[in-house]
Amino acid sequence: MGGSQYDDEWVLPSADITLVLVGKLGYGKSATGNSILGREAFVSEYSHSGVTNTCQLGSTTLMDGRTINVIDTPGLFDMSIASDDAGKEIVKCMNMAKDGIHAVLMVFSGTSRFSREDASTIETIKVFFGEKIVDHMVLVFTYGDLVGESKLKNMLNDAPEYLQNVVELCQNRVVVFDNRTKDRRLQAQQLDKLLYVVDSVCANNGGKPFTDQMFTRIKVNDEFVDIQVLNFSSYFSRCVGGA
Ligand SMILES: Nc1nc2c(ncn2[C@@H]2O[C@H](COP(=O)(O)OP(=O)(O)OP(=O)(O)O)[C@@H](O)[C@H]2O)c(=O)[nH]1
Ligand SMILES: [Mg+2]
Repeated sequence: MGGSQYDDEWVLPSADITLVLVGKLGYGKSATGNSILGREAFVSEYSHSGVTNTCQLGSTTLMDGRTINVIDTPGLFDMSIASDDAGKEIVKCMNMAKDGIHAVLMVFSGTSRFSREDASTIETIKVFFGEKIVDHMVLVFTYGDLVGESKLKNMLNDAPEYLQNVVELCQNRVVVFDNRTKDRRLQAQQLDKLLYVVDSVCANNGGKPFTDQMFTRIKVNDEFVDIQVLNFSSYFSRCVGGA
């Protein structure tokens, strides 16, 4: 992962960047959000029950003047969460991301064995957000203090097929976060790496964020018309009347 986030050929988003943290309970979503924002915006602690109960938004201004919005979510994709509750949170999350989502950070713990169930969360996310969300996915491994970047990359090369498929699906967009470090240089470095990857996601998507206002173009009487595709999030929005 070399180069600079300011490479000329990239179409950089001119305005704010919105990131959503998703993943299972306790994998370090809130801690990663805090590392990105550079402050303790979200409660992050060790617990057997979910610490974050509802979606929350935190923002900060980057050195280059852009605003970065981070949406922290509860462990939406755990078997223990009822899909109605998860649906309500997705609606809330989409409402918070009013200008769309530039990247979805799929958080995994670097110290847990990546299971088939972990891999299947990608499928669940596709059901909740729609197929197109895959183009915005970035894999984030926490516990970089215990499993450094080079060790993790070696592990990925040697990983079972289901994990290699996930990495491929996300076009090798993998970032490691040490959320415990107090070393300001390391904090800046890991944020820079994440922003580099997020900017590449934006460039790959022509600068356009993911929204649930997805349209598809159909031909009616020799004319092209855009119709809105109803996805899970808008379906839930109707059922629960918003969040
Ligand atoms: N050593 C170490 N601990 C971490 C790291 N990231 C998170 N943790 C710890 O993991 C525990 C859970 O972190 P959270 O940020 O609360 O995890 P979460 O995914 O937001 O959890 P829920 O909100 O309950 O779903 C906390 O005790 C964190 O301090 C990391 O990079 N290194
Ligand atoms: Mg949390």
